[in-house]
Amino acid sequence: MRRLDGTTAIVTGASSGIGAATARMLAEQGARVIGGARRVERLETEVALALDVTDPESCRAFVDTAGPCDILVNAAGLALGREPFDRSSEEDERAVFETNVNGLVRMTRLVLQSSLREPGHIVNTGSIAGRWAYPNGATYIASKFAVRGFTRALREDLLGRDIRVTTVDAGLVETGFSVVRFRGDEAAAKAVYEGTRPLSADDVADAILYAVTRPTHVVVDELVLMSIDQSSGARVHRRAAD
Ligand code: 8X3
Repeated sequence: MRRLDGTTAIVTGASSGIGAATARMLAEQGARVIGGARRVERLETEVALALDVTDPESCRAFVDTAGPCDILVNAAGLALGREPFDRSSEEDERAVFETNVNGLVRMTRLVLQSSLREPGHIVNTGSIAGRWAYPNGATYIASKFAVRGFTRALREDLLGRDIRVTTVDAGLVETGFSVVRFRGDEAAAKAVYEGTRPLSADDVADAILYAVTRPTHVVVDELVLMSIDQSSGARVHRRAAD
């Protein structure tokens, strides 16, 4: 695997889950990692900076302070609720789109305009929710379809530049994601993974590491990762307890 010594990587959402695991693996591979998160005290990266991707001023200050970078991993994201869409709320829709879509687009634009060196790499954490709709996740699903569309469009606009763009789209990953989605209900969050062998944050981080450590002329365009117990957005196999 290509070492990343001498490179600087920005990871958003680096205080937990896939973002934290990715930040750790990039650092192990030699990158200088600048982590961003609202909960700055939870960051374990070499450089830890406060970042609220929903706030343009926070993003601008983060990018200015971080300085030049070679890799941007857009890992900040969330889902809220698992209900039919007619029970959705303005507040939840705003929170999900502001983080997953506008935040990701905003960070990508700012980094592209002011700090991404070439050869550079932008990695978006999509989801299988950006490929298949399943019941009771409309806003999150729409946000991840948007991320996939944005990633495809970026590939077109950056053709001819020395900047790679990758989306890593995972299914069931056991992290704090479901606790947030179920608004702190740990039992409901646990039930999502019950009887399955879900992916871990490290499994997804490992895929991101694979993409960024290819030779710089090789673009891993899209990576789709699922548990052995999942075949699509809506189909999960649950094993009987031993
Ligand atoms: C998270 C995976 O299956 O809950 O992006 O949409 S899923």
